[in-house]
Amino acid sequence: YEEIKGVIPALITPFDHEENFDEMRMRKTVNWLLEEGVHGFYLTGSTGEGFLMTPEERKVVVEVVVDEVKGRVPVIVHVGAIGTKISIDLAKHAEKAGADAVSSVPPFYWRFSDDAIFQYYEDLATATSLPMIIYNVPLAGLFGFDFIKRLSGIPHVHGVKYTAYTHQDIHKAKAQIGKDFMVYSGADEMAVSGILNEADGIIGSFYSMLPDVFVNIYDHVKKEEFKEAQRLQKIAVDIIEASLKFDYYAVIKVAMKWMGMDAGYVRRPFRNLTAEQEEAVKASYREIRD
Ligand code: NAY
Repeated sequence: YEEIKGVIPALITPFDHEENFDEMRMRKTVNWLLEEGVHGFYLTGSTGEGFLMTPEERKVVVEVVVDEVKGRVPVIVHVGAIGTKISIDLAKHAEKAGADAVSSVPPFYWRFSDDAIFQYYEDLATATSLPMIIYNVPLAGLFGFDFIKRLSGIPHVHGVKYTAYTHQDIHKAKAQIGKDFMVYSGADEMAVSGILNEADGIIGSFYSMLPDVFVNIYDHVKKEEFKEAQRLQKIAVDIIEASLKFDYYAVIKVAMKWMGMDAGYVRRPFRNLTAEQEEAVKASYREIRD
């Protein structure tokens, strides 16, 4: 793919009730989202519960999704792990499997130095010929703008998944790093802001659950129909806030089930919703009005 742009769900990974990867549900989810008009997929990231899977399981998810997508949209594979050797192995596999780009959080848990993180990205990005999207996310420790700029100098580093709220830095990246340095806004609550601030696309959890809403938001902003974009964003924010009261990847999966797309269950330690909690979420969604 020349360009990876638009509304890109951070794809959920369906598991069955015994926590096994559910290939049939995965294939159905991919087709459902494509019918709803999404422009790409981001696999095995936070939303895809990537860190709860073994490398072998992650590889199977990638193979199944690439096989089901059949080149209809680009596929970005999150290959992040704490160990460089593990990430490189996942990246090489993604390339062989036919992915269009790879992405990774920085190594976390031990609070690595900037130099160690730089080295991680250099080792990983140069291990394949795929474009590498670095990942700026609070869960793994946010980068400052200057560090993003420094990372952008590594061969194959092509852009950033920017899950921070300082959207003025998206402009700055475009101005100082270059127009072709891709920036993907990662806060679903601020999709409109991200697109207005020149993000090339939006990657997030709730685009698996509300694909049509966010595709509409994206189109309205592009057409400068801001009133309608604002109206839809506001509804989306209310839905997201109601969902964040529980382990929200589980909420996304049950909400998809209500819409006829049974997306299975989450893996422990995330908790699936009890029947009562499901009713509570339903009730809170029903209260959401324009
Ligand atoms: C991923 O799966 O790696 C992501 O897309 C990250 C982006 C999401 N942030 C996290 C921490 O998962 O979509 C956002 C986020 O879920 C949403 O904005 C709700 O707060």
